[in-house]
Amino acid sequence: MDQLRLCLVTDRAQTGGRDLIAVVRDCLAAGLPAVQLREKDLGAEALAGLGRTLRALTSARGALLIVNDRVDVALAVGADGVQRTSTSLPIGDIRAIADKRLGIGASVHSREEAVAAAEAGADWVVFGPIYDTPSKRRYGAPQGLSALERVAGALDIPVIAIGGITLERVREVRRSGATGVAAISAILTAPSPATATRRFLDALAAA
Ligand code: TZP
Repeated sequence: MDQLRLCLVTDRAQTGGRDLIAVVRDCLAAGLPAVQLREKDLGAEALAGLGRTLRALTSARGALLIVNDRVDVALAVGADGVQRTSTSLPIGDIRAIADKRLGIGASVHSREEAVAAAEAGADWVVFGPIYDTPSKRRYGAPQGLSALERVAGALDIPVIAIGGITLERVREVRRSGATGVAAISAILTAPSPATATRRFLDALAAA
């Protein structure tokens, strides 16, 4: 799952007024290997509409599409995976519904949660927030690199680091055992999200 080395998590409130689809299209053209559709305020129909558009764009570029939380929407749009949150269906239920049609990522906030998710059959975990994020209260206290190291050391599935990830931090995050990184603001708020994507890919290749 090399594509999980860089995942853009969507938030259409952070594009500075730019069209989310156009921004994602530019990032995919720059080599972005994975997109997670995460628009918490959208209902199922609107989310599926966005998901279908993103499915077409990601498929054309050979990139992964992952849908946050909604296994129904993920299946409806033919996504590659679903990202389970603490309020989503349990992993076993997601597997029962989706069988092999979806990869399952689990958002975790401790080593214990990470180990439990792996045992329950998660294909990868997203661990964070690693650093302070602009909206840190929403995501809890920063976990730091040593917690990331402990989580990565306990699992044999990919560990994706999230939360305050910037270009400058890619190296230390990788050195702490993360397989890949997921980012919202570092890409979406950049003057050129495509350039930011290219720089992330270069930094990951060098890390
Ligand atoms: N989960 C943990 S931190 C976070 C999520 C969705 C937000 C990451 O946003 P940013 O802008 O990349 O710090």
